[in-house]
Amino acid sequence: MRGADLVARALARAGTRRVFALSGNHVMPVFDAALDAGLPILHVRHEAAAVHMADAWARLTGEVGVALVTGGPGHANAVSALYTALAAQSPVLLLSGHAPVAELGKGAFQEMAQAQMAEPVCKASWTVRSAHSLGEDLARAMRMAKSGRPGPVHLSLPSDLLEAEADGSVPAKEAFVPEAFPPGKDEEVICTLRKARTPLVIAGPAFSPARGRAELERFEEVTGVPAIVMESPRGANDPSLGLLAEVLASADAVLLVGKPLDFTLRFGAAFGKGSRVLEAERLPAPGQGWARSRWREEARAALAFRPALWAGLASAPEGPLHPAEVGREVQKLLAGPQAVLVADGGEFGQWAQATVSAPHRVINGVAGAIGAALPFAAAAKLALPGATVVAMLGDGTFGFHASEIDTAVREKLAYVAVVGNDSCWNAEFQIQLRSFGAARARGLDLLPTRYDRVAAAFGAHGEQVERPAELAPALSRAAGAGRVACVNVLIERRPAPVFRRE
Ligand SMILES: Cc1ncc(C[n+]2csc(CCOP(=O)(O)OP(=O)(O)O)c2C)c(N)n1
Repeated sequence: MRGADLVARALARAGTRRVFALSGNHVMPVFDAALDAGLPILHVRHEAAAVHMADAWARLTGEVGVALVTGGPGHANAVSALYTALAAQSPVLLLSGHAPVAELGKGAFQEMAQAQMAEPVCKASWTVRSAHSLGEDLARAMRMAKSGRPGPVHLSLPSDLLEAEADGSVPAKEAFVPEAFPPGKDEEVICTLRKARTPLVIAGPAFSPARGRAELERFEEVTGVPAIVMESPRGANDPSLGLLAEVLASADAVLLVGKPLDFTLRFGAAFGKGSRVLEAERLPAPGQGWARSRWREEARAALAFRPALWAGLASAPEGPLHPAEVGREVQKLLAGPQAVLVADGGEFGQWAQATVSAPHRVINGVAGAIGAALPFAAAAKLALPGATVVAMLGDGTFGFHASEIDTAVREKLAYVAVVGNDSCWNAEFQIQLRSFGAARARGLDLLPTRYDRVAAAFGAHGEQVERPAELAPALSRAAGAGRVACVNVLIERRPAPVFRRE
């Protein structure tokens, strides 16, 4: 057995259903070994897309998402996407080919300090040193990705080890099982929440997938303590959480579950003076007999707050469209129990999150890195084939991974990409307007490109929407196209929504 066979068989033993990959000299033995191991490989158009897909797959399935790329520049391309997975607490395994051990330090082809390069954006990152240990290294990496606070792990796989005869064995299934959480201080935490008048639970992004939200909902039902997820880089201005800033300021006791007390909470300043802040890695067992107050309903009403204006908002009949109107129509597509919303980009991504909800939501998240929407949507369709998947993204954002439309066509992944096209990197343009004035708002224009036609050239279904009346029929045709579709909607350049009591 080659080292590469050990890798492929170990992945198969772990239950890996899909590997997201971009080929390259160093990893071709793994491609070859995957054939015999029955390991399906999905080939993408950019290494970062492979990691973004593994990330979305992990969030939606709860499995470790596996990406496989080549060494040197392939690895470097993949690393940027790990940042998003790290901030999203997403259990991703990045496997990168690597220059042969026998040639290290001699200037080998694409030789690079890969493990060091990935280290800042991973829970752990190392280079495998022996062909025999490839299976054990893989099992350890997968365990680490899911144990405790989940996150990405990187392994570099030297090509000579992949080609060498390996007499190591494929680890048993149990070797891939993540470690249980060590016992926390449940009693103390629960006691503090019980005594509080306005308690609040804030979970980290690992709780964003539907199963995490269901866990929080059960906790809230039993305790009456509002339990929310924060996963927006806008923190208290999270566009999907209405008057969150008010709720944070009103809480007298806050339990952070796998949620760092970071910039999103203004390092604690988002809470009222004298509020108690506790930290835990998992949700404590709630126990019974919780006293009820009006606080839960008040908090929930504040979080659901949206300006009344939006419901009746109508764009000019000749267009361009208000982004809230786009959201209102997209919402109608996402009525099913399995629907997935992907939101990405600057201001349009914020509008999407403010106006659309779905049972499953994958957003670029706390990392605040734009560009992942098309890979996210493709992986979402693969993970939940029966779901309607809609990605809402800005026109600037579309450009990052536009060629993944080709991947979606090839793999028959029928999602709908709705591009909010304002011919601008609007989020940054708005910063120029606010900070430097209209006379100095320069350099952020984009062309009014027909992204529907770009997508159509890859083989997708394309729709152009210039007037509000065209939107609903275009979305309906896109959703029914039976293949990936791109709806290019001309929108107004609006700043992201800000919520204030009316
Ligand atoms: C990887 C990355 N590069 C740059 C940025 C900075 N950035 C945030 S939003 C934005 C503009 C996005 O433009 P577009 O996708 O067209 O959406 P719009 O704001 O126009 O709605 C930029 C450049 C970022 N967040 N992430």
